[in-house]
Amino acid sequence: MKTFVLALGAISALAVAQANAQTVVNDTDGNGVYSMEELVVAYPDLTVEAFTAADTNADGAVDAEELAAAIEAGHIPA
Ligand SMILES: [Ca+2]
Ligand SMILES: [Ca+2]
Repeated sequence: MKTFVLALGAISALAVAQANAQTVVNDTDGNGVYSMEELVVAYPDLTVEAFTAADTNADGAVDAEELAAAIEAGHIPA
């Protein structure tokens, strides 16, 4: 029982840490992908170079998957 409570505490702490690290990007125009303009609101230091690096399929927008990959690769600060 004690082990279970400790594990639960660790999971809760992890969830809180992840929630804090999560920067929310608003899809202002609701087209399902993030433009440079939409990302700059959440990431003021975002450069065109970082945006281009994040847009791996080069369609001119960054989708949620590309954003997650870019954050993981360090192109965009989490
Ligand atoms: Ca959008
Ligand atoms: Ca893209």
